[in-house]
Amino acid sequence: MSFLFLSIIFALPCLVFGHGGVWNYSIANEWRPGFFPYYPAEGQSSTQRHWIDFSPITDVETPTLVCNNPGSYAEEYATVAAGAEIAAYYKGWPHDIGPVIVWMAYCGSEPTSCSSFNGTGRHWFKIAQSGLLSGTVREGLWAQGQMIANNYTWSATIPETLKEGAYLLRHELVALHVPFTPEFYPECAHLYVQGSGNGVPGDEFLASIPGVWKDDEPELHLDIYTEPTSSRTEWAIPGPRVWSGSGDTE
Ligand SMILES: [Cu+2]
Repeated sequence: MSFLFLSIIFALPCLVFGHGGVWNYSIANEWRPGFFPYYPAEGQSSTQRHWIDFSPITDVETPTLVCNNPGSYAEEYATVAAGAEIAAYYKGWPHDIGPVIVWMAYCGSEPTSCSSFNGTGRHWFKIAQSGLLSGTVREGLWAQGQMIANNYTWSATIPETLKEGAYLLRHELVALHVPFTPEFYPECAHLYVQGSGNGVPGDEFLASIPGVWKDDEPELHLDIYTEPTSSRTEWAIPGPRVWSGSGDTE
């Protein structure tokens, strides 16, 4: 990698003011580079679907809510055992108010099945989510603040009983610092999950993307700076419950 290339990469956060996304993954302790936004797709080969820049998505009905813009298919996929841990690295993420949610969607039985699956529709289940951890909406510790404190890293575990197959892994940050304008930051990776389990999330755990987020959802459309919202100590993460792989319990 050339010096010029590295210089441009490290200069990027200064150029693009205060947004971001998943840069890299550690999948079962193996480092997996993400796609480099702001660079042509040509010459890149990543486990991550392509995203053009750090801009937030604010339209809850756009197909780019699935795997960002343009969200075109990853060239590679990561083989991972069910039950393994995956860490996402959000280099320089600047916002500390809002949840972190990790989703998956079944692409098909072949290792490369995600390369012909666009992900729109009712395919998505949560494998992890974290919202307001302590304190108040305005001053408290949110999952995004904890992610920053943890070296910009967020870890989640593939449910151990998950049925073998190809899956999209979708990390989503919802930034809540702009009043009544939630910002969505999704990035997706292609996985091939191996294991002997036959777990499939039940219908009540599934959500459509786009579709799961609504413009009238009060927990997303709020003003964290004013009362009575700012001093609240509870915040409910919208959408379905997390599927842990073991039936209907969270
Ligand atoms: Cu931002």
